Order: sequence, then structure tokens, then C-alpha cells
Amino acid sequence: MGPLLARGLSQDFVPLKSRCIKGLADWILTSPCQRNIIVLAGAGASTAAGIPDFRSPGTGLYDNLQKYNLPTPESIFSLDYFRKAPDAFYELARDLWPGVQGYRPTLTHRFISTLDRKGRLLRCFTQNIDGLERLAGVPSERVVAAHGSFDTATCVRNGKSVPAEELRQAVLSGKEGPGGWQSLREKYGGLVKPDIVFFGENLPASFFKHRTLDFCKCQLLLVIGTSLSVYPFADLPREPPGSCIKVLMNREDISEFGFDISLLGDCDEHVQELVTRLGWQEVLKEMADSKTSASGD
Ligand code: CNA
Repeated sequence: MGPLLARGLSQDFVPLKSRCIKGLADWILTSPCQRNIIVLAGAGASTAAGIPDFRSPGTGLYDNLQKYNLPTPESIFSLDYFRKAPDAFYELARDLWPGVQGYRPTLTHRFISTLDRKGRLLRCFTQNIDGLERLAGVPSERVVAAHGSFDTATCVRNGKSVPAEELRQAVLSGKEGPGGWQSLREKYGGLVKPDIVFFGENLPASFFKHRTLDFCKCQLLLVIGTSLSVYPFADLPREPPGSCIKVLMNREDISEFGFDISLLGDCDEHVQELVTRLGWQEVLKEMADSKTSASGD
């Protein structure tokens, strides 16, 4: 065992025997069965569902916003720009609103849910706003939606809460007309936005609460499908104790974060190998069943 693999051992800490999927599977199977795993998820966990990420060259949302004529790609999630020109965000929100396009959880989401069912998941911190972790069965209390969600909505002018369903209907109805977002604006005295976190806005209180409470218990950190370029989320890999094993599953290498295992490529492919080695065939079966029911067979 190398010195790095043995660092900071506590009594109930199982060291990593090898820096590969097999080593990871062995660790999960042999470490004491308690909630000691934290997942940090990003848009890459959902690309296999058909939802583009932000920054992948060519396919990412930031390379495909030309039709909105934005000053910068980030403007679409900027509060100042939204106040001046809300049309672009409202149009995009039609596609992103969970349930509207019928996006289904990926193998990665189902694996996270299985970690929970097996009593291993302490928390899933997600930057995603697609709600697919919960759709895969991860209980709400195990998910920290660090960049907010479409579950609630607020008027950006006066802070009034607005029923999310009312906003959803307005977004789907478009700008004009009795049910459109202009009439919602008039009704509430200002533009209404879902409580997803725009650039410059505060993260939800649950992010700070669980950042403080959870990471000291974390023995395995799984970082999946994120460029780790949005802060303060990108600081989270530095939170666990030194003994924590850190694993990356991502298409691009972000080794500056000091991972013990870097599994580059599609996360679903690594998850497939991992669940096979774990003997958790139910994850693959669930995935196959969901594909069958989605295709109406
Ligand atoms: P990002 O900056 O676009 O990075 C995505 C990362 O995932 C990149 O490093 C890709 O290489 C990698 N990636 C893409 N597909 C895969 C795959 N199949 N397997 C493994 N890796 C893959 O997105 P981040 O999540 O890092 O940035 C945070 C933003 C993105 C948050 O504010 C989110 O709200 C926002 N976002 C969310 C969604 C969603 O909810 N599904 C979609 C697009 C953007």
C-alpha cells in the first residue's frame, strides 16, 4: 500500500487497495455500511438524458445560444440581463422546466439512488436544476440542490413568493395573452423567476448548512460530470478530511483538484462497470425497465 493510500487512517476507515474501478468497488463493499459517501454532481450526469451541459465545446448550451443574441452566454442566467430582457430566459425555461420535455434519469442518477437505498449515501450535492436525482428516487432530504430548483418561484422586484405551477403555466403560454408571463408580471408587480440560482445570487441555506454538517463524515467523495468551474460549489472537494478518498468521473480531466482515482470518459460507462463489480445488477435492470416503459413496449 502506497503512503498516500494509507494516510490519516482512523479505526473504521478502510484504505483504498488500488486506484481503479475494482479498488473503488472493493472499498464500497468492505467499508462499514454507514452513510459516508457524498456525491457532487454536475450537468455531465444528465447529458445522457438529452440535456446539454454548459461548457462542452459544440454541444454545450453556451455554444448554442446564438438565437438569443446575448452579450455573453452567461447573460442568460444573469439577474441584470433578465430584468432588462427576460424573453431569452423564459424561452429557455420552457425546455429546462422539469417534466416538460420528459427527460428521464440516467444510469448515473439510478446509481446515486441505489447508494441511498443501500444506506451509503450521506448526501448528493447537485448543481443541476433538472430534478433527475429525485426522479430516480433519491429522497429530497438527501439532495442539496445547490443551484436551486424550479420547485418554487419568486418575484424579483418585491420578493413575493409565487406558486411555481402558476409560473410554469405562464412560461409554457409564452409572453403575451391572458396566461402569459407578461400578465403574471402585472399580477405580482414584477418579473417572476423560478428559484434557480442566477450568477451573483446567493445559494440556498441548505447548501451552507450541509457543507458544515456533512463533509467531516465523508469517507468517499464521488465527483461526477462537472467542470468544477462555478464557485462556491467548486470549493466542496476541499472540504472532506484528508483521509477521504476522492474519485472523479468526468469526460475532461480536472486533476488540479487532487483525485485519488480519475475515471475519464462517460460517467454512465464507468457506473456500468462499477455496479457490475459491485454486483448491484438491480441498477442495470431498473435502467432497462425504464427504457422499455418509456418506449411504450
Ligand atoms: P459544465 O461546466 O457544463 O461541465 C460539465 C462537465 O461534464 C464537463 O467537464 C464535461 O466534460 C462533463 N461531461 C459532459 N457529459 C458527460 C458525461 N456523459 N459523462 C461524464 N462527464 C460529462 O457544467 P457544471 O455542472 O460543471 O456547471 C455548473 C452549472 C451547469 C450549474 O449552475 C447548473 O445549473 C448548470 N447546468 C445544469 C444542467 C442540468 O440541470 N442538467 C444543464 C446545463 C447546465
